[in-house]
Amino acid sequence: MGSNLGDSLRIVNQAVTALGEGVNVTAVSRWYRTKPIGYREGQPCLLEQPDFINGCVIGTTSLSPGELLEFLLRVEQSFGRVRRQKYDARTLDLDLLLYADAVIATPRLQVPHPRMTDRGFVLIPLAEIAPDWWHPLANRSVLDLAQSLTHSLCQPVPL
Ligand code: PH2
Ligand code: MG
Ligand code: MG
Repeated sequence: MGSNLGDSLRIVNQAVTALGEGVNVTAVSRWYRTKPIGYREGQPCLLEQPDFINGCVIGTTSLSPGELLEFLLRVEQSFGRVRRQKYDARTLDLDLLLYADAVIATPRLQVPHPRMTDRGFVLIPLAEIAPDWWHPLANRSVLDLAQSLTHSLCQPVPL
């Protein structure tokens, strides 16, 4: 999850509680302060927006992937998320990264999250709580992916 608008630390902490309505949360990473990353011509670049607070959560749920996505979008909305354009600053972003070992490719939902493998702000916190989780498309563990991050743009700093 991520936030770079409003009282981000408070928002992400409250969001973990809100996730409890649909997910049995079993692990929460530390929070990290991270530089806002966008993409220009397919390459990561620094955006002109506030730093993010990012972290990752693991849980079990009886919700299907599609239901889980709807639930996450509802929680985002309950925290005042307004979608203007892609990569806008946001009060709360809840991305579904992995769902067991599922591979899902529908117009609405892609799992694993297609950009998670090159994002330090995802892999560093995720490796803290799920180092051995197998990425079913990269065919590597989360820890392995985190350790082979190349670009230096986003080195998350733990709070
Ligand atoms: N999310 C994005 C785009 N860029 N950068 C950081 N540091 N953290 C994010 O969560 C983030 C981002 C798209 O959702
Ligand atoms: Mg996102
Ligand atoms: Mg999102």
